[in-house]
Parts: sequence; C-alpha cells; structure tokens
Amino acid sequence: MASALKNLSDYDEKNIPSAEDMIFGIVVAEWNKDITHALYEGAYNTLIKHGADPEKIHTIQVPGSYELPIGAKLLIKTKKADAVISLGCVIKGETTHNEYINRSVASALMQLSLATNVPCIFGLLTPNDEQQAKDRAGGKHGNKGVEAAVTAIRMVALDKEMSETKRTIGF
Ligand code: DLZ
Repeated sequence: MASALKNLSDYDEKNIPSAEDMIFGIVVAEWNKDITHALYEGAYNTLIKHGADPEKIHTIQVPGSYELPIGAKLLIKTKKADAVISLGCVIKGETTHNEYINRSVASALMQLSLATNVPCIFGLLTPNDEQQAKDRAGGKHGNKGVEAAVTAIRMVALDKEMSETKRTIGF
C-alpha cells in the first residue's frame, strides 16, 4: 500500500518543463527484454509527449544491465546527451548475482553523473520475481520508464535554469 502512494508514474504533467531542445540518450539492457522494452516504451513516449525531438533521442542496446554504465558513457561521449536514461531489469535468482550487478550499476551511474555533470538516470528494476517486474513496467505500480524520463527532463531543466542564474548574477 505504501508503495502505491509513491507511484510517481501518476505525475502532474503540467508541472514538467518542456523537453524541446534537450538531447537524450537511452540505454536499454537486452536481458528480460519484455520488461526492458516496456520500460523503454514508457520512457520514449514520455520524452516525446513533453516535446522532445525524436532526432535528439539516441537509443542503444547493451547485452545486460551490468553494461548499462558503459553504454551511458558512450552516449555522453558520442551523442553529447544532456541526460542518459538507463533501463534494465535484474530479477533475483538462486545466487547473489543480482546484488553484485545492481550495486555496481547504481554506483557506476552515480560516479558517471558526478564526473560528467550529465544526469544518468537509474531506471534499473531490482525485483524479487517476474511479477514484481511486470508490476513496475506498465502494471499496478506504473511504469518506471515513465518516471525515469520525467526525472531526466527535470534534471536537464534544472541544469539549464542554474546555468541561466549564473549568467545573470550581478545585474
Ligand atoms: C548474467 C546475468 C544474469 C544472471 N541475470 C541478469 C539479469 O537478470 N538482468 C540483466 O540485465 N542481466 C543479467 N545478467 C547479465 C549481466 O548483466 C551481464 O550482461 C553479464 O554478466 C556480462 O557482463
């Protein structure tokens, strides 16, 4: 119940800045592709809905979630993305592989964001089972791809706003 109250997919569209003129990278993991493609659809459609130019949305696929950070880095380097959305799904299995992948990806995306000043949005699902993944990829807990896209737009807008403030200080 508590998480239903925190379902950010039901955001207020009017309060989201325009994504016009922003350059986005989206990196999608192929593992659990039914889930990651649903996340992608949510993210891509949300960027378009808020005014992003399809020509300025650059999408690449990587084999698994562990490769998301290097995919994000490539998009920053080659496409000069203002923000990168990383989409993946690591389902808990019999071993602890999920912990290694999830923590590595979270930590690498954070480091990449801070090192490059490009927001690298964490759109990695870390479910215990497939149902939890479906619930978050267009199910009862919304679509975390939508939320990742909204976060990306807001972070780029914040950066533009802060840069603008810097330029006008002193007048
Ligand atoms: C190896 C592996 C496993 C077991 N499970 C997943 C998963 O649930 N989701 C996912 O995105 N990737 C998985 N991978 C692949 C790793 O992310 C990575 O691609 C390989 O370890 C090669 O580096």
